[in-house]
Amino acid sequence: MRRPLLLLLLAALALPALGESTRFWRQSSYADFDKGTAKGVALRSDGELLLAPRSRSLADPNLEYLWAIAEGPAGTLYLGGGSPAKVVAVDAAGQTRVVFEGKELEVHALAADAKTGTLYFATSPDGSVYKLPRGGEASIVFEPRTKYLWDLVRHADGMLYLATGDKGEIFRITPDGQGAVFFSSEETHIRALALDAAGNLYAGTEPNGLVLRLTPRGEAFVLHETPRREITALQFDSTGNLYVAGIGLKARAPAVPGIAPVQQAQQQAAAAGGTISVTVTPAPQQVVPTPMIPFMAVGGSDVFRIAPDGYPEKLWSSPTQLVYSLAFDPQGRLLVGTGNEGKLLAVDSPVLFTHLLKTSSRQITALRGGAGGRVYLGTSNPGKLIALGPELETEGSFESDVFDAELFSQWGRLSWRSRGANADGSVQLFTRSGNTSNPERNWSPWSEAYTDAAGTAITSPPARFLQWKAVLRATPPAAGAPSLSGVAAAYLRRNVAPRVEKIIVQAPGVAVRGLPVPPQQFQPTRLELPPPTTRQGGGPGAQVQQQPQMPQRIEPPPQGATEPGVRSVLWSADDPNDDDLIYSVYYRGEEETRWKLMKADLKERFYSWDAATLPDGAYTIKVVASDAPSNPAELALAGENVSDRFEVDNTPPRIDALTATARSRTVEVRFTARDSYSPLKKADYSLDAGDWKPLFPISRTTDAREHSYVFKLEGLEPGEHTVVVRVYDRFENAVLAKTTFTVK
Ligand SMILES: [Ca+2]
Ligand SMILES: [Ca+2]
Repeated sequence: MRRPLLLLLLAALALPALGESTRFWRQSSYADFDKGTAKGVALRSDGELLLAPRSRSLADPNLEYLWAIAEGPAGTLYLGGGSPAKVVAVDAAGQTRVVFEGKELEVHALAADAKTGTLYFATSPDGSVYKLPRGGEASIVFEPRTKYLWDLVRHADGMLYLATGDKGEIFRITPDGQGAVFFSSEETHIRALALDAAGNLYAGTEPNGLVLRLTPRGEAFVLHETPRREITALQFDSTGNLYVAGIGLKARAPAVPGIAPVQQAQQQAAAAGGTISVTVTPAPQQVVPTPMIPFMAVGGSDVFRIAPDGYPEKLWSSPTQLVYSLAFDPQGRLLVGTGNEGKLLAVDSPVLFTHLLKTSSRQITALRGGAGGRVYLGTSNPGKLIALGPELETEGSFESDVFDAELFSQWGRLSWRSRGANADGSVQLFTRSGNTSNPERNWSPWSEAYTDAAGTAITSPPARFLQWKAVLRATPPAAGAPSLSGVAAAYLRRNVAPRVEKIIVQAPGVAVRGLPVPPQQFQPTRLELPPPTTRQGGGPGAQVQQQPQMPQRIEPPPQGATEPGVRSVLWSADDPNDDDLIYSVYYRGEEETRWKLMKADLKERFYSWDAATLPDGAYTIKVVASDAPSNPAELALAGENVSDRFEVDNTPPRIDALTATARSRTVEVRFTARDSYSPLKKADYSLDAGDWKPLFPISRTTDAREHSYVFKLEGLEPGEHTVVVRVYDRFENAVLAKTTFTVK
């Protein structure tokens, strides 16, 4: 079934490229828009740009890390962070005041008593739990004598629960400061705590990424074993769903994300009413003891939702972003604070999320819902306090990434998709263009606003690079919120001349064929091929072409064949427009001034000719490529290149004065050989039709156009003998001569 394939191949070859026609730079997906820069604009995962919730910097607590936010009386916010360990109070006017400073590295946990205004906090490492009464001084209430104090929650009954690390313990502390181990796990760290409406305590662990439920009596149940290493945040919504953030990778993830048999047994025991402490016995290689590294760089994260009946579901996942904090917006959407790009996301559903904001810090390490639907963001590197919403920004802008047309281009129309077809004019677009990849360097200024979503001619000057900017403005509520979900810019690339890159003249006697030839008609030989062509269109900053490429033309690789008397030339050529090309081959003798046409209108990038048509001598070959097949005649362009010098020698050497002089039974043979063009290569002789034996000239080295030879034949039998001598030139042209003599 080779024939249909061959026909297909031929059909593909026959298809002409169309040359430059109008192309489009289209952007409509999350991935497209994610490369741009948003200010006050949110990007939804289905590829829609919308006004973001209003954000403003509330206070600079002058900390590197900000790990926890608690709300105190009269709108005061408490911020816990480091380093060193500090608690900073921010009043309603944004004034900051350091209310505690310790020698430890950081304050990782805060819990406020809303009734009395008392703040509890824990310092770390090797820290203590402190109490700060309203208007009073901070004092130690409990020292757990363990390394890390990760989280603190306050139960309605006044009990404090403290999550710790190193030994994976949870402490319970009474209001008068009596603390004791409430629960001891076999995990290294209890990293996060949460309380449900019924007063059960939930704990997230490291390194097995477990979510545990603990009754007030300390009965434990593994609610979920996540595939992640570390649980960084636990958050209940108003309907009792528990949201869990897990980051990092376990040394060996469980084959089936779920519950290991040991834990199942424990769950059954727990379900049967037994009181157990959870002892998770991981496979030996599963636990790699590592120190806790804040802001680990790898592994990505997942967010799970565990329904009130215990059913877990993965809600969001990222291979690169790390989730540090969770909260809810006024609409009840889950907010996810991430690093290490400082992005805030809202998760609408398992298939829809919105990138709301990118902070200038590297991590969003604390999130807290506040009064009136406002959400507070605490960041790290550096530590800042940001207030978000509940209202939307009234205006936002979005700058696209820079588009590289790869060639100088004329711009066409700019059109876009907008909710309500932008009838209210709430979306305006602008363009700018330039010839460097960096728009800050000598680009055109931003154009006047385009307001017609259906399309307007781009006014930016022709260039290689283009960028657009959108401005979204809130309009009266009746008109609806502005949105942008797709932008298209038309362009036409200028025709550019083809380039002939490398021309290689093959050794004498090599023919080149295009299509595969049956082996019996063909003595294959290796060809000397030019290197693949290099595209020069994509300069620094050039990106992968963003529109579908022209279909690549299929070209069978050229085949080499041994064919005496044939010379061949092969070349590489490229057209930046992907145009079809035709070639003309010219030659010129070393002493000549005029190029002579050898062959015109070649479609292949090789040519073979009868060597005898060129007289002996040195030549160069010129190949001219034209993109005429793909362009109107007045726009077609040509490019050319010249080969290295090469030599042609079709004439064998000449043998003169061949003599054989017999003295007794020894015969001396002499001759001279000369070539009209190239140096001799080798000589040999045969006596009485015997084997060929090599001969050296008198000069020993064979390197000139003319050499003399003398050799002796000894011990010959009496009678008539014949000696044949043979001489080759450098191009394997050979001459024979013979002489007959008699030994007496
Ligand atoms: Ca072209
Ligand atoms: Ca010759």
